[in-house]
Amino acid sequence: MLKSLKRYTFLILAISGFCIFPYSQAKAAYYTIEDSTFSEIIGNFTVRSDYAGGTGQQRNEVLTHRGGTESNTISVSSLWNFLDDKGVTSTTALVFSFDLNETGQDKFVQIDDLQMNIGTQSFLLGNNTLRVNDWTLGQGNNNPEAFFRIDLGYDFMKQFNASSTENLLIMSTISQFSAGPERFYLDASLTGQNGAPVPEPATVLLLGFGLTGLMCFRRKLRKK
Ligand SMILES: [Ca+2]
Repeated sequence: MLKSLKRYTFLILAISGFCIFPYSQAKAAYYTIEDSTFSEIIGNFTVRSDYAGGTGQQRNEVLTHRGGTESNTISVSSLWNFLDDKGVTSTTALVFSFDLNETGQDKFVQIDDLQMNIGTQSFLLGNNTLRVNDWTLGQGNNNPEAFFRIDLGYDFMKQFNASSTENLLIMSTISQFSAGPERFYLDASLTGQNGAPVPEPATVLLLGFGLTGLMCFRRKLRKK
């Protein structure tokens, strides 16, 4: 019994690795931002908790949120003019900053849904929930806790101009808030950081177990 168990150890390792892998992926649909180290791709957004040195987010408020579902439509030309005035001549990404404005310690809100449409293009949070803790507590209003980078796939400043007629819609559903208002600001990529996704160490480890186990099992079979 023990011998045969030993023989199949690698196979068991391989199967468990692959079984747990999709499970941990499914759980990843719920995210929490609680400090400055957060960086994940969530739906169509690269979500970061820190865009050090970012400026301008206090000026271009595009949505003031008091819970539930709220939306706002602005003209693409007004965003183009805002960026043009700042001296932006080229950008392939836009960044929402989300400023939590809750009072008291351990406060948070839950972003259940986030959507941005530019013309016919739609960007979604997808089947994900994002809990944003007030990790800049003490900094107060005007200090964003989350940044949503949108990679457009084209140069916004070249694609549009001051007389573009397209609209930009931002819509969000927020729950678990107590004070507010929460605020979304929109700007060009704030620092040029690309925010490459960092895979969860546990997930990588499990996939590694799966692959190693499978390789060892195949080698064992070949030896026989
Ligand atoms: Ca804040």
